[in-house]
Amino acid sequence: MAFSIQRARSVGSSVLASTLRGWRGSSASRSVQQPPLLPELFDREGCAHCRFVREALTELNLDVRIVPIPLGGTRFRTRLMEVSGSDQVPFLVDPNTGTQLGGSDQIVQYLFSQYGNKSAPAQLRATGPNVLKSKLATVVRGSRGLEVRPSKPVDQDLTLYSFESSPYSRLVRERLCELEIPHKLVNIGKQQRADVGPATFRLHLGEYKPLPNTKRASMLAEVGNVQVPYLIDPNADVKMFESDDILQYLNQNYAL
Ligand SMILES: N[C@@H](CCC(=O)N[C@@H](CS)C(=O)NCC(=O)O)C(=O)O
Repeated sequence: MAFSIQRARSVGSSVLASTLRGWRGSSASRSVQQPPLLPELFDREGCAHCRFVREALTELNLDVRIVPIPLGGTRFRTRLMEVSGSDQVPFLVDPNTGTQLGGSDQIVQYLFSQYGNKSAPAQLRATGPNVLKSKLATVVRGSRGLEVRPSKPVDQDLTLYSFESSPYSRLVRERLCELEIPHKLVNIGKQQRADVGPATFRLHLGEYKPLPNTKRASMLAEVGNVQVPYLIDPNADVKMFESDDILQYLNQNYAL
């Protein structure tokens, strides 16, 4: 019973975090093309400014490699210092254009002009009110996804299917950050009305059909379901749904 109350609180506070940010990072563009090489984002899940970049990535329908830089973490800090000359996050490395950028406003604007052919929406800019709401989102999550937890390094990157505002996916992203586990972040935001709602209770009658030729359509064909979070761990040949199971899996296999 105590456990399920804890779980309800965790999901509830994650819903509140998304609400504070006005559910930015829910819908995804239908048209943006993924560049051939995976951009890298040095990221801290609980960092207010990193959140704007991840919201932009979902809205632009872009996948990236997440390099987690939790406070107190050392695994990727040297690499971040080498590429950026500082330990500040967010920091983006885009090998497709040779771009290396720090600062959420600069990164968000770059992503929208390079991959969206438009200006970034005002709600993703680091204005005082937006930063305050993003910081509050971290506060309501009890500052999860900010500080390092001791962990074993992984040989190969994991893959996480997610979208930024997904309350269940946030729980997993926080843990991946705390455990300094690098991963490919596959963003599958909502592209049509039928995508809205939990996988088991969509706001849509009849069989669920993602838009053709999308990541959602590929996921349905390959995995048989479109639901996030979905974790792939090539180190153990594991593929799994359900945030609670994924958290337990990460704790058992990578936390020290
Ligand atoms: N019990 C699942 C719930 C997962 C869930 O409902 N995820 C939502 C997003 S928060 C989803 O996949 N919705 C369907 C969709 O986006 O197409 C868990 O804890 O992982």
